[in-house]
Amino acid sequence: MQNKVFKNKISAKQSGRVAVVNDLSSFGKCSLTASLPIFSCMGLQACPLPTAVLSCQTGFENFFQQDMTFVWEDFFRSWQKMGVVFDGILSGYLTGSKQAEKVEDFFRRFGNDDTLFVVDPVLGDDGKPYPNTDEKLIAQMRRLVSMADICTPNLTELCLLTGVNPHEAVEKTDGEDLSYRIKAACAALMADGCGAVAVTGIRTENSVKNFLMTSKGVTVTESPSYHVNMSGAGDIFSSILTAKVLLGESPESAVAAADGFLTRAISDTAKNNGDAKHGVNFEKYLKDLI
Ligand code: PXL
Repeated sequence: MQNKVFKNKISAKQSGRVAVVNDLSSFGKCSLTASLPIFSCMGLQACPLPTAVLSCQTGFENFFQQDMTFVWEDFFRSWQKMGVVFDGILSGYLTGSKQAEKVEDFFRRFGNDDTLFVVDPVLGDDGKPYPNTDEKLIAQMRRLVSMADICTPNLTELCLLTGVNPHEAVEKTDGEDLSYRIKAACAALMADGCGAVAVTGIRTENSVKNFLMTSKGVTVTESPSYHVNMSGAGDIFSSILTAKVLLGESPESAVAAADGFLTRAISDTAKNNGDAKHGVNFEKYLKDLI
């Protein structure tokens, strides 16, 4: 599969189809519950391939998770008979390495050279891996990243993907040294085949930065930080980025738009003392995406 970075353009008349490979969590406003309304507001059809169904995201105590890999072959057979090909595929939370291997198969069966592949390598946050993350999942995620046009790790995920201890990186999130190491890690992912890397939510003392590396170079966005990692922020970011690029915007302008939306919604949540694990108050800002 070849990276054909960013030449996709879905015209206003078409309704572009995006497969969203992600979980359905009843609480946490993350994954599909965040992605689906965003794609709809932006005029694209989101077709979920559910990776798991959860009572709440894994940051809550006592979450229940049902892995949905067992229905995938039936979905694939049905979609194959319909002759489905997606304009975009966005993958997110995967339950483990076995499922991640099947995502590779899914890319090959339901994408073509014009499909935009975006991989959000959901593996951890705040310097810690998520409960389902192990070495095998990290290795398979790195394979998916190598096939992607764009990947959207946070700093912890960038470290896990490139064999760096994530504790070290999140403790010291300012200055030259970190920026040099982020560049080196992004360059390593691009040398493997990934078209562009958007590193999200890099917190400094007073701000939060997103770092984008494409074949053209590096751009950095900087916004006020609210010193909390809110559930679903990464999913909101990757969904807006995917939609904007599918609609013909440059990755630089798509990242700026995703950052602007998130900054407004996170600031609102923080002002209203929102509980970070219940996610971002994004609903009332959806109208800005229409
Ligand atoms: O937003 C990332 C994410 C997605 N899905 C589930 C999660 C998390 C982060 O904790 O638990 C189930």
